[in-house]
Amino acid sequence: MTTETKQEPLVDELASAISKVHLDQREIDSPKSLREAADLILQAKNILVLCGAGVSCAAGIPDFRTPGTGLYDNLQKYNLPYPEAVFELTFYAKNPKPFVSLAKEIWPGFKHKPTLTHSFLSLLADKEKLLRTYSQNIDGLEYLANIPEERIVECHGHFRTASCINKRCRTVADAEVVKETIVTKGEVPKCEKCNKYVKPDIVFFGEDLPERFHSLLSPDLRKADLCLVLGTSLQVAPVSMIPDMVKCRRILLNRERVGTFGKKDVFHAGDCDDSIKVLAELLGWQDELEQKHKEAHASIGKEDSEKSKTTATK
Ligand code: CNA
Repeated sequence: MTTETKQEPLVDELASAISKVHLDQREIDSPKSLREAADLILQAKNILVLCGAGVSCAAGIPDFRTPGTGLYDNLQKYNLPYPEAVFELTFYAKNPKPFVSLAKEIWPGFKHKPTLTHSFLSLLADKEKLLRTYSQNIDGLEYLANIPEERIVECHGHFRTASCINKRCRTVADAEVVKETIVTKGEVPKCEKCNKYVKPDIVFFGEDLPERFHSLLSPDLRKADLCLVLGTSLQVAPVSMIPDMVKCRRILLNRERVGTFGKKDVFHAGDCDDSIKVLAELLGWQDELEQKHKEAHASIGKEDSEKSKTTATK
């Protein structure tokens, strides 16, 4: 009995020493860029995150521009005059089928689930470090990863609301009916009032960004003490300009160096989820991250239909 109680602290001490050696070894093994990123994240209180299609690739949604696998290289089946046409209003008014087929493919809450990177952003919110995540993605995975709604700006819109494309009408459509028409029937939704096409409130080329983007960006730029950019080619303005507007340190986790990211910044080349995994280890957050990720995946299916019905932030 006595020997047992005496040995326990010793065993604990040994276990803690061994795990410390492991942690130190991990720190030595991990890339300098990610160690630097972990330090910056630990110090930060108001992280402004900017993410793009690369964040969702691990969920099975292709990005735009990666040669071979990107959407722009795989739209032949839609017979488009040029790839960007799928997101153009004048083209949609004449030929809505390509966008509707694409929308059916990526409609949130069916085939695709949040990635580890999405769950990491949700963990940043739990730790009260996430000022805002500005996402260029339209897949709603930030939302499904349980990042609090007030922390998300979906810069290019989302599928939770829809409206008539006729400028003189603009009637708000019943989102559930639009979802059913596109996802279940594979048909093009039409306006109840004027019979012109309805489209989910995804921002097409030439359309203005949601009011929420404009009202939150300036104060967020002033408040941000770290800017974390993930999985984007930074080619679509105005969102691509955000990293040049912040006054704080910047981290880029992407397959390639993009925009104006240079020597003063932290850049780690690779897939987001791989980088995030190492970052979480360095931060000592891996168990919490795993838990968060499991919870997000478990809640989809149960909650999603409810979530997709809720009024969205626009
Ligand atoms: P993009 O121009 O296709 O660039 C993607 C960037 O991410 C490239 O630099 C890639 O090298 C990089 N990348 C690809 N996979 C990974 C990965 N696993 N880890 C890290 N980096 C990776 O896409 P952007 O987001 O920059 O362009 C903005 C467009 C894309 C927005 O208007 C979106 O609406 C649109 N988009 C959204 C989705 C989505 O919602 N998931 C998918 C495809 C396109």
